[in-house]
Amino acid sequence: MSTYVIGDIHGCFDQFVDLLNKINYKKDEDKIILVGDLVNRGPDSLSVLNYCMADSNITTVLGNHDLYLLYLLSINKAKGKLKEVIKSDNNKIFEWLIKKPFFIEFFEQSSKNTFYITHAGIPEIWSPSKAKKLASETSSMLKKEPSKMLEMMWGDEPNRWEDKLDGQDRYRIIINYLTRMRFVGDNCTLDMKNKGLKPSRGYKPWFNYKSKSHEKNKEYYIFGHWAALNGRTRNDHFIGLDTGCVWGNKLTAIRLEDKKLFQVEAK
Ligand SMILES: [Mn+2]
Repeated sequence: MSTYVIGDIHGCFDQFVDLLNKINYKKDEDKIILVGDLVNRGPDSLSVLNYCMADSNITTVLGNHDLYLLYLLSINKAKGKLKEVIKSDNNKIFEWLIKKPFFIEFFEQSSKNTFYITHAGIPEIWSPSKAKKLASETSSMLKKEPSKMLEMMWGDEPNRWEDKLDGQDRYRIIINYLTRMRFVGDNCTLDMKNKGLKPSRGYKPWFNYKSKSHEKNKEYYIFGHWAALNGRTRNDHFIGLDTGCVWGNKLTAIRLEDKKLFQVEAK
């Protein structure tokens, strides 16, 4: 039995199937965790969703595009590349997707490594256990008041975490850290505009942690979202899996037992 984590699929169903073949995925034996952004941009989001919904050994953390899909489903608005999904049996998709977490912690028995899986990452101002708690608080609220949450979560403010934040501001920034973060400034202030590789003055990639406790604690952070990185973090403890499949590059999986990477080319 192996556990694999797979990067952003973005509706690239053919490559997803290619990658499952390449890792020799055994249904009912192996486990698959996706880093989110299953949908949008690419050609066949609906097939990706149908495939994942039919296999209980596949799960995902939520990405910003998955949240966007949930939002469109909640207002029943067929738009762009997601049109086909919205027009299909959307209640089933909504119920499946809205139950997915923002954060998955996976302890790998043989290596004793711990993997923290989120769509965009975890800001260094939060310990993994704090991130886990905030993610679960936000998930509970999303399940309890989906329409309200899906409506209010859009926007870039506030741009910096404070423990005293509450209500909509609190949930919006938790969601932004976990699903949209790339560069951060002092106290992990978010820069939501820059999607490239060169930080603006005073900013750095979120994974340039000051502390090295992740090395001591055998902790690994797995994320997607940042296609421009193409997996380059210059630190083995931060594993970026968005290798830009939808932009004509590769779709990537990592096997958690030995951290071996598997890739397939875009079509
Ligand atoms: Mn994303």
